[in-house]
Amino acid sequence: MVANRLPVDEVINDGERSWRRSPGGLVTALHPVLAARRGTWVGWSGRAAEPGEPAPEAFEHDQMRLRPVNLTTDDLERYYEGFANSSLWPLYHDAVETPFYKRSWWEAYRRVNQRFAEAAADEAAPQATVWVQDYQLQLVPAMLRALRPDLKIGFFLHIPFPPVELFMQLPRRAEVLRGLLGADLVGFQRPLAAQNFLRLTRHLLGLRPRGAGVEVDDRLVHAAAFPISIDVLQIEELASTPHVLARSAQIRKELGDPKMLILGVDRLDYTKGIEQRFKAFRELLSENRLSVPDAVMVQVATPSRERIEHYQALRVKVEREVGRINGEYGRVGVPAVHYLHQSYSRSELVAMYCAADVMMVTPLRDGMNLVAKEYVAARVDLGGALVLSEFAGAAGELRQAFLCNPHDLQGVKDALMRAVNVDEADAARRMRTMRRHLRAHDVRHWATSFLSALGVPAPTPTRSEDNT
Ligand code: GDG
Repeated sequence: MVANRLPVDEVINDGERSWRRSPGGLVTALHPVLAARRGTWVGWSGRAAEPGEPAPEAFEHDQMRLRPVNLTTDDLERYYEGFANSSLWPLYHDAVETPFYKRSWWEAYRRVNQRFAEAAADEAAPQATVWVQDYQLQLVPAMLRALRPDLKIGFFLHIPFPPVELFMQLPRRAEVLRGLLGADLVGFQRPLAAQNFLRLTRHLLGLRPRGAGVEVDDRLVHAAAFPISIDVLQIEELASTPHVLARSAQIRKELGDPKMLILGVDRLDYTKGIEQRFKAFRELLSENRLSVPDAVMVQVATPSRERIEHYQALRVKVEREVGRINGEYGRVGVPAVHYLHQSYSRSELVAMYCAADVMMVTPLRDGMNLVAKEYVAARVDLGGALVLSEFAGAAGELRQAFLCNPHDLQGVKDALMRAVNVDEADAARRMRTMRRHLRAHDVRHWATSFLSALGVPAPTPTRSEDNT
């Protein structure tokens, strides 16, 4: 496995190095797969290295082998904050913010991708399978193939893949595309993304389509959709734990027992449509279709990419809007919006999901959106209602949500009001259908279907799986 981040954080205390588990969605998905094969995870440790500092040795962790790759402050600025998050991220999300390009960022992107490819080439056994993750590492498949033609290489893109017209804006577009074409299988969240990719290979490189793939240098590269998911059982278990349920009741109480608790949980990112959500709420308050204290909104906006300008500007805009709503519609002791620019534990998040009458997930564009799936998984009581943007990958599966176009303010308001006013039986029916889908399509299903499309047999169960 090759990903930008390792599933652990490197911590240095008094010159002593230690590793702390950093729980992310990808670890949950890939731990069983890697552990069953004693696989290796190649990635950055989360600490900026000094220039020239050797990377720490590979080590064993939780039945996996971890191979750290060093990134310096300069690499982080140009490769991570620069090309990955200021060029690719906005471009791949419909250019909802203007992408910036700098030649020095591209050079760093290439240099860092080469470093990851070399580490993977060094770790992989003969004929091994290597699975590369996400937009930060799009050049790795071709670089790795050049170093190790014996390997089987898969790539999965967690974010959208843009239409041809948009991708064509990218300086170095052909190199990026050739990088991806080093894989045997390129996986996307949605079928449309796979189609965009295949169309692009023809348009940009004149390659010939062959079924659900394309022919490159006498090899066949397949492209298909593998919608990512969550550990449904884990969320269900948390949502059934007495202390989480007690916390959920307490949250409602602390908010003044509102009739309608509306929740948003996102990284503070301009793709997530947080401003659009606030605007819809403000207009509904001004039209008296909702009123405080009967309705309150809680928005968790987890700090993210805070050194990047677009993110700093977004924070200012979002906080101004929160101030405006609370100034106009709050009362002493009862704000209309509870805005939390903080990170929470998983159990606290699940308690919030269980407390919320309406969950608003309104991205302008999103590869999948796991928050929407987590909310549905948490509603073991079949309560609650989900308002979901049509532009989230999750909308392809969660069809019983209250779908909306986040660019259409009226549409968002209407979807929110339909969710607020839904009768209990209708809400439960929608939730039941979506839950059934998720149970059959959890994150293990995602990982095994990708790997089986790559021609890798299912792993033998690990001990922890035997117990479940
Ligand atoms: C990318 C793609 C795709 C959030 N705040 C806290 C917290 N979270 C967790 C959520 C969820 C995850 O972070 C966010 O996942 P999303 O899918 O919503 O969004 P991105 O971060 O943009 O992820 C996306 C995903 O990759 C996977 O392929 O779905 O489209 O953009 O799990 O619960 N977790 C904790 N505290 C927080 O405060 N513990």
